[in-house]
Amino acid sequence: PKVAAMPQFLDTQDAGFEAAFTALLGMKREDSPDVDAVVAGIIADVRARGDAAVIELTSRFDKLDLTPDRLAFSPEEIAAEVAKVTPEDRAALELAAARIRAYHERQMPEDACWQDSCGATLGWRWTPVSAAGLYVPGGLASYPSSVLMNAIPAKVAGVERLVIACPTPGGVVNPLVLLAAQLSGVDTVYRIGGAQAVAALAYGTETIRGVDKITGPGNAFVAAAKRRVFGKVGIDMIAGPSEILVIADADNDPDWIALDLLSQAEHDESAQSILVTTDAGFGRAVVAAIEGHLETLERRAIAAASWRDFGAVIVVRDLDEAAALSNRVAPEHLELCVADPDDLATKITHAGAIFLGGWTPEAIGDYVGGPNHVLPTARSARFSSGLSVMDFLKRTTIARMTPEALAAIGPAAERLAISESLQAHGLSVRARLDRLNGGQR
Ligand code: HSO
Ligand code: ZN
Repeated sequence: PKVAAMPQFLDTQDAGFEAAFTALLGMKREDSPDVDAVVAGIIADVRARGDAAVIELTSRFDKLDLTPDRLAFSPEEIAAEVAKVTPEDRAALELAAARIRAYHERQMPEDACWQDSCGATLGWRWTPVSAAGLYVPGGLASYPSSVLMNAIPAKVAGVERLVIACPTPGGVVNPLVLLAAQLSGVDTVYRIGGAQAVAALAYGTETIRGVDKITGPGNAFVAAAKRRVFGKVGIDMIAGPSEILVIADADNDPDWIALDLLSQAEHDESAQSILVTTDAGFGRAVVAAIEGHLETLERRAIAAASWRDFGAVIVVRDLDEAAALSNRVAPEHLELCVADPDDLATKITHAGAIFLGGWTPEAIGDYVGGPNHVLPTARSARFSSGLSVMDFLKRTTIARMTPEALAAIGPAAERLAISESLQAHGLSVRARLDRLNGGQR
């Protein structure tokens, strides 16, 4: 059946544009149910009763009966599942893994160390977290590509122990998820999910060792649990529904752009796809192409709902105006399908990931481009970045004084200590300065 799905069609020259655009920016797309009280109870239960609580909750929510020794997949179980993967799927996943690894290896930040003008040695060193836990949703959203995107940066950063929590409702697992885990060097895959899995990873149980950092997407329960365990462990971000903004001129195939917009719309009814174009006729052609695909796409119900409720076409006077609007959106994904994408990119200040030119569909970035596909959503690209090796590293600062350096800057420290009424602080500097001035101990 044909699904009529008309998005908003705006023109920056229309009188009501600013109000309509502001409304588009402020749109609440996610109706996150308030599950915090339930989640608090689950976390407390896992902390108090460990394995027993995890096993009970898994039986209740996932209809899967486990024992402590079956919380994790055994190597034999993993081998049996991985054997089901076709050679073609394996080759594709291996290509993706190799490209994602190569990209993230370049991301490794360097330590720094220098001597300043007073002779102090200063710098910093990066070290990985010891253990990380990746949450992988079960069911439809159990994406092998997301396993690679979370696990490979962790391994490149040098994380020693890497585990996955992935619910397997009724015991069903996606073999490609297990292969992705194997390819990226994951040590253990637990078949548990929900808030109970996040709690177990954060606090540990008799059989599950706690980790230092938890990353990965999940439903409202997982998101609430990640918020609650933050502080006990680190977390990456709370990801919202996906979004794409495409800036395209009239020299594009409307069908290509239509498919790019649909590729995000099909993720989620709350996903958002926005086309910004310098040509109203081209905009209408893209809308028509989308209507056509919405008749046949397998996930047309989801894609149509997203496009109808949150989709938009915005006609602009020129590319400067396009860049300015895009920066106000701060989209998760931004495609620049214009003649000179490099030039336009210099005007982009807020975006999770930029895809340059008509030959770079966002889907390439989701799988095999190399950059990470875990990106800031809900306009958080204004202040944050996609997942990277830095998320699995900490920076430790380094300082070393010589007697000369202490003599040069110590008196100022002493003065500030006195002004803060912290006497021992001041004395710890003064004791050393006195020695330099020939004082005896
Ligand atoms: N576009 C999604 C990631 C994804 N796409 C996974 C396909 N599989 C959020 O960046
Ligand atoms: Zn995607």
